[in-house]
Amino acid sequence: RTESSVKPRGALIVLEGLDRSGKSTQCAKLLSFLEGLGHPTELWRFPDRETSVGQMISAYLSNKSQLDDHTIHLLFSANRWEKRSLMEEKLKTGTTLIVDRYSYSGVAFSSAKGLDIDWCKAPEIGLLAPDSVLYLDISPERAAERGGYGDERYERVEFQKKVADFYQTLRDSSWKIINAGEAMEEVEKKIQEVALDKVKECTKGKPLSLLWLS
Ligand code: T5A
Ligand code: NA
Repeated sequence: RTESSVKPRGALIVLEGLDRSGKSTQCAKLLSFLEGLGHPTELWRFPDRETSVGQMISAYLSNKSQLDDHTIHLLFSANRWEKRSLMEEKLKTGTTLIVDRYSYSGVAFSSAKGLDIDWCKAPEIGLLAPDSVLYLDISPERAAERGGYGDERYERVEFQKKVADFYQTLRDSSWKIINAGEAMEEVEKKIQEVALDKVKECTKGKPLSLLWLS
């Protein structure tokens, strides 16, 4: 019978939050947790600085190049589109993807610069919608106290405050707000709970959907 040969799909789990909210730290922990339970899992990140588009983005972020605000926005979006078909293939063949930043970063950061929010969303329409968005919530002031802050273009407290406001306008039912000011182990446990629920839902046949259409 054909149904029994169809693999359960993987979950698309996105971590979002201000710079230094702890996303990369928690993505790595979640990867080993899900792998430890035997779920095929990969860790992805945006920007993906490995591609040629990603290298342009990386040069811009480290202030080695200057680009018009609209241009860099479209490059961030193109960087997600160039991975879209592989993303769908991975999910449909049963791999759960943990993604460090996604379209919400794209829209929140560019809108915070003053670009129109609907214009920012437009190129993201049709990308795969996450099954779960874990928003690591921390004040810009506390994030700034953490290691390495201030090295890249957007790492200024005033700007991060605007980004936080735009993130709030993007919240939908796929979001869970996680208090990222707690100890790493506490944050880790909360993320594990939500992620595991989602992985199970997807195994049971939760359909994939597309961004910004609902
Ligand atoms: N961007 C991104 C856009 O403008 N548009 C887009 O479409 C996209 C995708 C680069 C920039 O690009 C912008 C947003 C960004 O400004 P990036 O490469 O993800 O994006 O940025 P990074 O610099 O790599 O990462 P972040 O600055 O966002 O940091 P993280 O990953 O949130 O934080 P992490 O895990 O590295 O932790 C930071 C520090 O805090 C400590 C860690 O040990 C580390 O030292 N820490 C904690 N300390 C105390 N308590 C805890 N609970 C802690 N958790 C972590
Ligand atoms: Na990071």
